[in-house]
Amino acid sequence: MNERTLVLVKPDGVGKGLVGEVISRIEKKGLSLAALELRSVSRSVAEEHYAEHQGKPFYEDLLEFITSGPVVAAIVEGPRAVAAFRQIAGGTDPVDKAAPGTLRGDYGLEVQYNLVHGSDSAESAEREIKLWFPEH
Ligand code: RTP
Ligand code: MG
Repeated sequence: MNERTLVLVKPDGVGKGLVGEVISRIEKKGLSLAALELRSVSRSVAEEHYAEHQGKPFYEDLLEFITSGPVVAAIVEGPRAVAAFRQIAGGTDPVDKAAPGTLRGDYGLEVQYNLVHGSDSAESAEREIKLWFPEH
């Protein structure tokens, strides 16, 4: 059964030249791309995307960071796509949580600069896909 997830290569990942690496790992895992686009992020899309974190101490820094440069947004699909991409990404903190062999474990150092986003549930994925790719 196919599932969809919303993947972002965040501004730090784009800046470090990791777009190809992220796409490569998605493809090698057996997931497929249903949409892929480089774009800048407005404050309002950022606020909606991270609405669940409103009021948390890192919220303002998070919005500032995600709007600081271009991101690559993708719809990724396949069996268990949500969990499968989060496995590829690794845990939120690139040192304390993400294992070596994951994107964050291999290329990240600080929790704010953790390179990629992947939806945390099928419900979040559908909400985020509507926000980022309304045409899908
Ligand atoms: P994401 O939503 O970006 O895919 O990351 P995630 O599910 O692994 O983590 P989440 O709890 O949703 O947090 C969203 C983003 O907020 C930043 N963060 N900073 N300073 C902090 O303690 C802290 N905690 C979270 C991270 O950039 C995280 O990806
Ligand atoms: Mg999250």
